[in-house]
Amino acid sequence: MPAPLTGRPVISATGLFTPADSISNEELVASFNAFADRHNAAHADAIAAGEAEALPHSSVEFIEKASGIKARHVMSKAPILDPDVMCPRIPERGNDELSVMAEIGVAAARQALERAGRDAADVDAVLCAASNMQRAYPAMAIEIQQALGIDGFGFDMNVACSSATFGIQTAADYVRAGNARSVLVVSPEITSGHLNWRDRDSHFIFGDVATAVLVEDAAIAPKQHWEIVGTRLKTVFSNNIRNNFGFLNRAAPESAGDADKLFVQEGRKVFKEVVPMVAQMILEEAGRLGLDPEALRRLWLHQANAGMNRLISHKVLGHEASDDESPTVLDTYGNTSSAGSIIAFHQHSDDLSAGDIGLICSFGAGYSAGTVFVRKVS
Ligand code: CO8
Repeated sequence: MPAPLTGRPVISATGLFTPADSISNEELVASFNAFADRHNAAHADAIAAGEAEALPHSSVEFIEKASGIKARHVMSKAPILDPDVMCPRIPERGNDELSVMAEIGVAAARQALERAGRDAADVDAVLCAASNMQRAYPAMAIEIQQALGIDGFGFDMNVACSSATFGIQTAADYVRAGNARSVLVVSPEITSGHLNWRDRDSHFIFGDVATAVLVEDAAIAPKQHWEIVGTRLKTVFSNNIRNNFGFLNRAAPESAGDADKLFVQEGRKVFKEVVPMVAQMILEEAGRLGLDPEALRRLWLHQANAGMNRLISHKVLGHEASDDESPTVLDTYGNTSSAGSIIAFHQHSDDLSAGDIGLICSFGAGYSAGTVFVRKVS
């Protein structure tokens, strides 16, 4: 007789897929500067006549100081660094082959299932929660579901950088309502496809990765798991992070190839507006849950910018957070959109003790933000 369900959601395990290739800031800047030099040489007359502006060089020092990013993993390194291409090259696959986004999602999901000791046949649902989907339909989640051999349902959801935490709350709500016992939240982020590698302001920001989070009813969870103490979501419309790529671009062909069909942001404004919004949200949610924010053992924050995380963690903990209290993965992964806080949790949670309480928190385009307070069990 299986144990009766509790309606209490937990995180049973997480999984991570990291592309083998990584680009250092030095490699990235050398490529960008070669592109800028070629561009400036090709437009030398117009620049000399004051009719065009020369492209300035990028700088390793600026990137590291402004963002904390030192390197990023990518699916397709050489074409990104080629000044004549500056874009990943990922060959199209046939409809009968597993698509690349599903492939990396499946790799992360398999690791989560293995770490939980869970048979895929026991999973009820797959949510593919990510910033960009490879195609309109069929849903990536359904392809991942099929590849894993899961009987149930799946669907895609996109809340940009907050996709994974929105996915965790959705999965937790299925468990709370008794509609599912076991849900995989998979976040394959091939951000290199929507990054403008020729834009000096943002060419250093993103990296590729896939994560998976297995959310389950406490009754069926493995002995070691994380109780989900509370989840909270928030969205506030903003144009400060925007990407106008979409299915209607072909209906306005004259601007279909413009730079606004890739990631664009007002980074300073994002920084200034999102930091107080997120800090306040965390403090309010901790209060609602009756938790002392200063007693949180660890913050697994969205990995966009080291300065943002320093400010948010300071406001929450009441003192400057150590690396142990607010671990960083963006130095080697860059901003991996929705996967960032999950990578931090995946890599920096095994050492916590039973009873320790921590916070997974995302924030980004929308604006969107999500908090998932968790308590380690055994
Ligand atoms: N090298 C050298 N100098 C540079 C460079 C460069 N690469 N880029 C800019 N500069 C110069 C500027 O020209 C400027 O010069 P000046 O002062 O003479 O005008 C100076 O440096 C300062 O520029 P900024 O004000 O832009 O620099 P900041 O200190 O604000 O740092 C950051 C820029 C790092 C972008 C910072 O503002 C930041 O990180 N902000 C937060 C951004 C953030 O969190 N965004 C989250 C968005 S991600 C998300 O939600 C997911 C979206 C979906 C993903 C899609 C996949 C691609």
